[in-house]
Amino acid sequence: MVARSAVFLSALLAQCWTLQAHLAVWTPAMYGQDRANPNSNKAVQPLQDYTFKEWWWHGSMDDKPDKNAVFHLPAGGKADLEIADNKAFTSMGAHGLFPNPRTAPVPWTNTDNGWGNMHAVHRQDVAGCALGIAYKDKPEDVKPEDFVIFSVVHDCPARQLQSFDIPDLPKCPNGKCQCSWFWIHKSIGGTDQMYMTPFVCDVKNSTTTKKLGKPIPPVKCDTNKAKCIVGAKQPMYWKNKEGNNMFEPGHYAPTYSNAYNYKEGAQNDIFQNGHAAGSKKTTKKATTTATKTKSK
Ligand SMILES: [Cu+2]
Repeated sequence: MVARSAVFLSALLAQCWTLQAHLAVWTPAMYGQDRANPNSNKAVQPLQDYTFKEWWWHGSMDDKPDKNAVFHLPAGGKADLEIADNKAFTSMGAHGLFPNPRTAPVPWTNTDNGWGNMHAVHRQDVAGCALGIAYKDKPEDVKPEDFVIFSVVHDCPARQLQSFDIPDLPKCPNGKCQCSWFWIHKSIGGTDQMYMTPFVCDVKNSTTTKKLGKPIPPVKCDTNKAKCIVGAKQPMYWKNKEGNNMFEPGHYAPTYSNAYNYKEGAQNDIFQNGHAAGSKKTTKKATTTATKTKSK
């Protein structure tokens, strides 16, 4: 029995590392958990070159979360999400998390960590991941422009158990919102692609009645701060055939980083409408940027 499961595990590991080295967050509240398969890696498949229908919601709107499963977001607190390339290596699977799940590999091992490929050849190539929320209780009603990025971890994915800072978000309609994990790795880390894991969420202990602003896509502004989008920002939809809101060419992956004015931690500017910071000054450049972004 022991020998058999060892063989099974090493076969599984070999498969993950060579063929399926991608990542998703895993929670019983997720869409697309592929319930029948305890070793599923369906949710981790990267999104690229797909039609809107294929990539949106990771193509899993009909694979509903566990009954009554809701991922809780404590307003002003923290929430943990498990990251892995296979359900087996999470608390939803037989193997479970690896030891020290809150610690990034030292020395850095991009692919040789057991639970996935972080698509970061060097330690400093870790690109950043993010959580978005849509204030709709039904997934069918959510549009791409409804998601507001509310939490960002620049050094992600790097840990199997990742903590996210949660702003004081308002209450969800009927006790339910739709959330999603988003990630785009740097182009140096492999094929250009994006990741999306949608899940049902709800805000707990909210103390605010403020509504979120209307989000717009970010703009790369590391070389020109006047271009930075301040206020609520959408996730970055990139590299698919339809529905993109980012148009960086291949090998220039946009990332959840300061370069796109996604600050570390809880996004506390989400209560104001996203607008180009320079637009008030009506400098020509900033106005052009804002118009381009909005009319896309
Ligand atoms: Cu991958």
